[in-house]
Amino acid sequence: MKTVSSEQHRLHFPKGELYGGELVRPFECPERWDYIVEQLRSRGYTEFLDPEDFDIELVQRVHTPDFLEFLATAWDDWKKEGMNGEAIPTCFPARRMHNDRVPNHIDGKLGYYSMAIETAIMSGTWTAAQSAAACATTAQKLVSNDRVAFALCRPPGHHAGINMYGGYCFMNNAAIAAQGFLNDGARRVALLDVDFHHGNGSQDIFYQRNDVLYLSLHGQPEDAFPHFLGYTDETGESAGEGFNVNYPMPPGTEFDVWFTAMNDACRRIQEYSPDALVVSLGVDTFKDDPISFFKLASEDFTRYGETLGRLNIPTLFVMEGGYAVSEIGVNTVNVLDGFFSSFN
Ligand code: SP5
Ligand code: ZN
Repeated sequence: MKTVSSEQHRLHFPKGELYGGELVRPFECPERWDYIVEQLRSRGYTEFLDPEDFDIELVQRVHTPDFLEFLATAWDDWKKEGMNGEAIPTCFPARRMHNDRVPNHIDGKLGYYSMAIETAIMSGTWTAAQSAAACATTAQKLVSNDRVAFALCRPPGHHAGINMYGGYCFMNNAAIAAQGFLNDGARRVALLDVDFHHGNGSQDIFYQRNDVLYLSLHGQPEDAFPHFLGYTDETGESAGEGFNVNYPMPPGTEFDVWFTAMNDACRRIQEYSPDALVVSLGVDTFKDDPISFFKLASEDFTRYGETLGRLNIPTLFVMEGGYAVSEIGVNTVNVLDGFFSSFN
């Protein structure tokens, strides 16, 4: 299995995340990548590739041009206003305010295009985000020959919607890859999201479509970020009706309950009979994750990887979250080991 990754992720390392009323060092940090690379190498996954160029035409099938332009220019706009710190939104189009008129001022734009404020933008953010999207599309192309590939994306992507960023995400790497499979001739793609958080961005992008089946296992919105999406009654709209499946679960959820939901998701994937499977692979379901509340142990990741392998569908793994940093590599590579123990 080849891993596609880029050193350019290091250009995104904001100093601050607003957490518990304080600016703390972001949970989503560059060392996450190092721990994953170290485990990959030490367990025999030694083929690493750099990404090809960022494919703006493909990305525009998923994100709007105005949003991409905003991401590309936000840092410069922010600096031009003479701001000292990192770009963080402070005001939002809440109920009965205009959410369809884009302001000129960067303060307005940040609020317009964001869904959360923990995600600061800095000088290298756009370059890093482009490299992550390029990792996803490059890895996607490998799947037609190799049947499996790993996009080691950083920053992650599943909270990024058609025209919004947040939750540490800027562009939706997994959704862009799913679109890449379709462009290359796939008729149906399943996108299974096992990150602890609901992938509101992925749901947003494919909500009215039946060519991508989106399934997400996550902390229930009553208690977990992103709080405003991810309920079971969100099943898709118009052509997409029935092609969005949410499995919200309560605080303290243990592996057996989580695994029952995952097996149901796998059954639905089999029924859909996709040409490719994209796994939004977040390992923040781990029991010691500092910002999440599921109780998976490291062995459980191997166990569910095995279930994914048994589906025997060409599979692209796309890295999402996971903030128990010293364990992130073990848990991620456990999923891959489990996968290869049953995939053929
Ligand atoms: C990709 C990804 O995993 N993004 C996650 C972004 C989460 N950001 C906000 C989390 C707020 C968590 N509050 C937790 C309180 C725990 N005591
Ligand atoms: Zn997450």
